[in-house]
Amino acid sequence: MDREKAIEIVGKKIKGPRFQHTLGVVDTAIKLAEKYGANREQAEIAAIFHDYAKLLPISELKNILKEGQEDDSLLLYHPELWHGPAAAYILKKEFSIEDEEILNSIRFHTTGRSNMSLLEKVIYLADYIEPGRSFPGVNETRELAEKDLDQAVFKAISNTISFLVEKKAAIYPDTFEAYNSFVFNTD
Ligand code: DGI
Ligand code: FE
Ligand code: FE
Ligand code: FE
Repeated sequence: MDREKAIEIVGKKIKGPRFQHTLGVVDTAIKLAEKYGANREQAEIAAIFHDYAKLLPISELKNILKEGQEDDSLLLYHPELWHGPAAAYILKKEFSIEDEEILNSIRFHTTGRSNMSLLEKVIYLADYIEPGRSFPGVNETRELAEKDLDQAVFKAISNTISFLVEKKAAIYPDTFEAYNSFVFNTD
């Protein structure tokens, strides 16, 4: 699928600030892909579609996860974690996007996972640092992204876990497995 078609499909589904966020992720993902040697076209398509299912009602997301036989344990966790796996399933089924690297980078864009691929890291990080974001610690993560992809993703995941602990929110296993895999792989 080409960029124009993909943007047209997503633009019908998500509007306003959420669509601006998507365009920020697209720009950032392309820059990161070029800097770190990921495939530009895959990064572009994954970024355009990453939040495709973000605004679907919870009941619909739940049905999609069941139909797609996505990880059942997701249903025990916060619905915020459902839109990545749901989008991956819909994109394959309705838009014939078959590239598993693209689908996985969308599927795991909220949680990360153990031993993330280059494309998964690019999408995860682009989602975290795109210009519209203003979390505490985001500037430090942006600076790291200029120097070292792994350090930047590790920082983004660490910040996310700290934020969740602060809120006393449940941490999905993929989120801390992502964190652990960076601990084991750096030094
Ligand atoms: O869809 P976006 O807002 O662009 O960003 P996202 O898909 O990365 O979602 C970010 C939210 O997901 C943020 O509020 C933190 C939350 N999150 C990430 N990992 C976990 C989590 N929430 C819970 N409860 N558990 C997690 O492991
Ligand atoms: Fe998202
Ligand atoms: Fe994110
Ligand atoms: Fe996003």
